[in-house]
This record gives sequence, structure tokens and C-alpha cells, in this order.
Amino acid sequence: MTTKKVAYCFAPDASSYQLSETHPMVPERVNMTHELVQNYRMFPRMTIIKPHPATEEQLKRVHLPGYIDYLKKVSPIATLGLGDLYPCLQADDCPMFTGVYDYSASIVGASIACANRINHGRSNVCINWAGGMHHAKRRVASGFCYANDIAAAILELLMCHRRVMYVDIDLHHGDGVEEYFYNTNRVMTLSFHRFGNNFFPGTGAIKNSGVGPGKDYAINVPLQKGIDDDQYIYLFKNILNKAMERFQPEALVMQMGADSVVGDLLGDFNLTNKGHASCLENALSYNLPTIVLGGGGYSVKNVARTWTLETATILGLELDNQLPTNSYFGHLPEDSTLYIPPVKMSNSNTNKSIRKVLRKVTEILDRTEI
Ligand code: VJV
Ligand code: CA
Ligand code: ZN
Repeated sequence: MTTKKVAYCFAPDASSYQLSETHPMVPERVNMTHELVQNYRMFPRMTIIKPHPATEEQLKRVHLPGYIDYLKKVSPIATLGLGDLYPCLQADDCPMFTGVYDYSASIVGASIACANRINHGRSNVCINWAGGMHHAKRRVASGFCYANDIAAAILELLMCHRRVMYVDIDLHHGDGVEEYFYNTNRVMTLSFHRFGNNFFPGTGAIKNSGVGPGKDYAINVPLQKGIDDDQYIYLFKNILNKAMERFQPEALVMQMGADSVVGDLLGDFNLTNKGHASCLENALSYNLPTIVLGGGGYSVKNVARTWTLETATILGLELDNQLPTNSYFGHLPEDSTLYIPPVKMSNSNTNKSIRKVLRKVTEILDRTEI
């Protein structure tokens, strides 16, 4: 593997907020990751960037101006936990909290900074673990996401790249990003997600594959509970390979939501963090300029383990399974290791259902022309 020029974007302010006292989305997980990456001595191997928050103008490229004005106006006075008093934000999932505007602007600013590094050819891979807010819509917050940093970064990439591939391995469907680019053939969106029985957000059926010039450029891979490394990696490699062959993108954006890893508070997949990271490794093997973003992940120590392992994957490093000393993990045996093993659980995906999904998705990809 050739070593890549890697940049690591870190906005400390983005990780210091709380959505509410008990909200499952804990921005602090990005600080936990940061400390592990530091203590595994990875920082000397990358360029560390402290991004600027997105400007109002940048936020308004992806959101309705009135929505951004509203976020800004309520932000300083909002009280922790008073979510339901406000419109545009979806009660429990997206409560209003003090600093919600600054929180959103710093995440979007970091993803735009990644895109700029890529556009100028300064980095081959640029990381923003605070990013990946794939549910935010033009006029509304959704699913713990207030501003869509991914759409903002892709728009920036489109200024210098003919075609951009977006790959989303978060447990949930990347509905917001899909919606922004649903009618264009310059962005292919590919989401793997838990699907069925109204699992949030409920969209992402295979047959919903884009409209107009974007028809067949929105690819959805619906999955059931309990999927294991072998099945997931089999689908991931085969589908991405076919998509790359047909679409020939000039840049790649990876959403690495860690709620698809086993043991997640909101998830029920059975992927190890090695399996999750091997998807990233496979995607990086296409040697495209790449932005790597975070996303979901609600068992916070597992999120930090996963994104730490993935930072090493990007750098081409092997890590010791023994975690380095740090301020978040205690001394219990289950707290001392990096790798997350699979568990014994029922798997609703059969090898037959996996092959069927591959066949249907391949049929769509076979129709795309560049
Ligand atoms: O399923 C939903 C929507 C409801 C309404 C709100 N209640 C709380 C739950 C059911 C229909 N929302 C999902 C949103 C998942 C967002 C995932 C985001 C990402 O990972 O894809 C990207 C960052 C959902 N599932 C679980 C919860 N919400 C949930 C929300 C809470 C909570 C516990 C669970 C909000 C506050 C608190 N506990 C205190
Ligand atoms: Ca997904
Ligand atoms: Zn998710």
C-alpha cells in the first residue's frame, strides 16, 4: 500500500456540546477518539487541521435561509431539554440546546475544510470524525442531525470534480444526502442500512433509486438485524466494485457511522470493528481523493475504538490490541482492548437473501452509463 497524505480535521468546540442530559448522541465520543488516536501516537503521521466554523452563507447553500436564521436566533437562549417548544426541530430526536448553531457550524466548517484540502490536492484523505450528519434536510433537522455537513462537502467537491461517489455504512439510511442529490448523475449515493418495520428513517428501499437524470444513481442496500462481517463485507466489496466500474468517480466521501458495529445502543448488527474498518480499507484501495466522516454510534467506547482503528487503517498502521492509557477507559478487562468481537445472536439475513440483494442492486448499476 502506498502511503497517503492524510489530514485530520478536529474542531474541539464541536465535541463540547450536549443535545440533552440523556440524549444517545454524545458529541464527546469525538474527543474520546481524539485522545486514543493521540495516545496511539498517530498525530505525527498526519496534518492536523483546526477548521473554521462554516459561515452563514455556507450554511445557506445547503439549508433554507429561514431555517439557519431560526437556529441562530434561538441558539443562545435555548435551554437544555426544552426541545418540544420549538418547530423545525423534531422533539426528542433533535432537541434545541444552547449553542446548537455553533455546534452545527463547526461540524459543517470541518467537512468543508476537508473538501478544500482535497480540491487543492493538498491531501489524499481528509478525516472529520465529528461529521457525517446524513439526515439533516434543507428545511428541517432530523435524526440527531441539524446541518448537513456531507451535502456541503459534496457541493464543494463538485466544483473541482466531475463525479463524486458517496458511500454510507451508518446503520441508518442516508436519506438527507440521498435527497439533495436524488436528481443528478454527478453524485452517486450508496447506503447500506437496517431496513423494514419502519426502522428509522423508513426510506431506502432498493427500488427508490433516483429520478430524472439521477435515475439509477441512488443505490440502496437494505439489511436485516444480525448481519455478520462475512455477509456485509461480501456485499460491500461486490457492490462498491460494480459501482466504481460503472460510475468512475473522481472523488469519494465515506460516512463511517459506527452504529452498524455490534453492541450499539440503537443497533442490532453483528459487525466487528475490524469488519467495519475493512470496508474503509477496501474503499481506499480505489485510490481516489477521499473524505472520511463519522456519523452515528451510540455505545461511545465502541465508537472511539472503531474510529481509532479506522484512523490507523487510513494511515496503513497496525495497532496493538492493548489500548494505550487514556482518561476515558477504565482498568476493567473489557475496557482494555481495541478490537470488538462478534456476539452470538440471531441473524435475519440468509446467504440467499444477501445474494438476492446483490443481484437486484447489480441490475440497477448495470443500467447506469457515464
Ligand atoms: O425512530 C425515531 C423517531 C421516533 C420519534 C422520537 N422517539 C424518541 C423515537 C422514535 C420516531 N428516531 C430515531 C432516530 C435515529 C437517528 C440516527 C442518527 C444517525 O445515526 O443515523 C446519524 C447520526 C431514533 N432511534 C432511537 C432514538 N431515536 C432515540 C432518541 C432519543 C432517546 C432514545 C432513543 C432521544 C432522547 C433521549 N433518548 C433522551
Ligand atoms: Ca447507511
Ligand atoms: Zn445511524
